[in-house]
Amino acid sequence: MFWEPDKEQIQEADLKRLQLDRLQETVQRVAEHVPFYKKKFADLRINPGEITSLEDLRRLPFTVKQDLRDNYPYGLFAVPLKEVVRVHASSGTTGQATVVGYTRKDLNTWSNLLARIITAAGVGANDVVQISFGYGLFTGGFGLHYGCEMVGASVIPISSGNTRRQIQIMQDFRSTALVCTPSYSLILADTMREMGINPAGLALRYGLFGGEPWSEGMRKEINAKLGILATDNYGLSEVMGPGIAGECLECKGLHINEDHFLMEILDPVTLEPVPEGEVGEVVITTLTKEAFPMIRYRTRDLSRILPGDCPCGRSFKRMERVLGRTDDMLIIKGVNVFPMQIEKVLFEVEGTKPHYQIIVEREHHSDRATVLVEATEALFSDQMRQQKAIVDQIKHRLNSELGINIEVKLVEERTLERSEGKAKRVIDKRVF
Ligand code: DLL
Repeated sequence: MFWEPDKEQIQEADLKRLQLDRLQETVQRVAEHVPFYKKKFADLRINPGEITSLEDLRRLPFTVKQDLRDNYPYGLFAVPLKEVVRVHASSGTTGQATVVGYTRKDLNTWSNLLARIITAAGVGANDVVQISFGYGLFTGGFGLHYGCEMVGASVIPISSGNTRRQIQIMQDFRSTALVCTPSYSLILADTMREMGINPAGLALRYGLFGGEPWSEGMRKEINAKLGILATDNYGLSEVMGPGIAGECLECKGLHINEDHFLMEILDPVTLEPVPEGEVGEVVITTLTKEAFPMIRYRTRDLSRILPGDCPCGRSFKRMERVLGRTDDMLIIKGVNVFPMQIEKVLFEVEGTKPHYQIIVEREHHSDRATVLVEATEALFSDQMRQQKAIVDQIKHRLNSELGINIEVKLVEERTLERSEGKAKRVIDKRVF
């Protein structure tokens, strides 16, 4: 099913033409209305009229999160506030919040792009969608909300939190689709079990998950535990929020809404494009945004463009699920480790719960990483020998995946902190 069949199956030549037109418009717009870009272009001697091909994108300057902070709150807006009808912001847990704005047209574009993603993920007018993302400055709740309304689904804007009530509502209102972070869906599954509710008796069919990295193993676990088909969708508030890319039911990568965003994959150090199909930093330029256009925004997310066509018939290129963020990369004993590599191993081993946390410490000038993973009740009450066997198995697999030794500790169920939004996977206690 397609939301906009003509656009989602656009021919490459038409797409390129459209992208160039829109890029030129965007560059013109920011040069005229955003002093930050006006100055950058002047410094680099870029005349917007000289952007005559998509390759010229590479001449344009990058934008980084600090630029948003330096221009807090409204300095990068390309329209007067009078034309802004919505403001969102990132949480700002690691520094000052970053603020983004939308015109009425931007909101319409945003809903439409989510309508594409929601339709591709199997959800439509007959569905009852429970949105368990936070509503507020975070873009997840409102972003999905308006997209779901646009496809005609019945939306339950329950927002995040109060897990038992979420389940009660899911049961009573016969929700057919769940929208939240992947980690929260597993917390819901655990809580259902505690409440004695069998997911098979619910009406749930689809899960639309995003906002944080998750592995294929985690998808399998979610599908099995909730009896649904889980798809991934990607976005970030600086660029729009959700709506940038999403999976179709083939579940083999996320289709990028390429008529609205240019996505580059660059080497995070040299900032040159990586060879086709290789992993690098995702850099995004918006093509249609009015209030908050972004030129070459460095997301710090790592992904790659998947080769080949998707059997679903969409012509938009697909990105692989986000593998992690450059700033989430841990350097343990000199080796680069992404939390996702650890998650992948944990999901391959039976006997543990899908809740884990990685603690990194420095002891006697040497790094020590410990993975805390919750054991199932059965395993926890089991003999030490069985527990040790599982720990050894995980350690061994981590060592072959990463090439370093990582400590593994089983902890009792419900010991690790639960998050109703994005899970906190890493606690780095090292002082740099
Ligand atoms: O998380 C937007 C969003 C909400 C996307 C709901 C999808 C669903 P921020 O709070 O600004 O915005 O966080 C953006 O979250 O740079 C990634 O590191 C991470 N992220 C978002 N979606 C995914 C995903 C929203 N599907 C940051 N897989 C991004 C992996 C994701 N990481």
